[in-house]
Amino acid sequence: KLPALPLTLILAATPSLGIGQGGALPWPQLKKEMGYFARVTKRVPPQPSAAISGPSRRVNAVVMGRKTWDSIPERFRPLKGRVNVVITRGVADVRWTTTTGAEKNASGGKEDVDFEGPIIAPSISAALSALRSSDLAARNVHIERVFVIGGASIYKVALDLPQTDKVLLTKIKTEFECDTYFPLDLNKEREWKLAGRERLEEFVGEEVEEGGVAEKGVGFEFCLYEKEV
Ligand code: FOL
Repeated sequence: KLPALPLTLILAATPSLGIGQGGALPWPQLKKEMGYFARVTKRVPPQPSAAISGPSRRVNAVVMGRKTWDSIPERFRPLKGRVNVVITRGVADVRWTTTTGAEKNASGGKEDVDFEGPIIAPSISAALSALRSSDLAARNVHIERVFVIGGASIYKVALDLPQTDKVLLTKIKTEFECDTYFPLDLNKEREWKLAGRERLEEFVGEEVEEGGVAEKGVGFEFCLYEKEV
């Protein structure tokens, strides 16, 4: 039996842990914050030089609920350079547009087996099985990190899984009106610890500004919480 894939949650939240409003992010577009999300979810950890094992495409995966999928601008989905997994019970509800502008949905088009739409799964555990097996290995795709990118109900399920050991939390320092909240206050959980900046930088593979950054008058700080093993 293979060990469970470690899961990292990634999110940005207000001081009240608000993460969404009306099916979108609660704050005005923050390019530096979104850029960090894109870089960190794309970046694969450096390959130990001893373990070079033939031509395999090492990529990360992003796992999300259907409402989060819907919230991503059409031109950005599936999120490129990452294997996208959408959790839904209604396969046909997941829609995307090809680069040629043709509209697609996840139930149609057997001829498109190689087309890079999202993987559809009915639950988180089915999503993780799909990443473990599927035809990914046959296509030489090797999954490195798995990021759970929301929303609230998907975070909640993931937080209850023992393999969820990291939360990359961007602390937005301004309050915005929200109707969706992160389901756990990590500061109040004994097993969750705020990691130091060095540990965060080592994991994300880039330097992180001490004390945070600001954009459009909104301050925010990149943080890492880790679960005690
Ligand atoms: N985590 C963090 N830190 N910030 C977020 O905004 C965030 N958002 C989600 C999940 N985790 C997050 C879910 N919502 C895109 C849009 C919404 C979204 C996630 C991703 C998106 O369009 N991403 C593009 C960026 C394109 C750009 O550069 O503007 C991507 O390629 O990742």
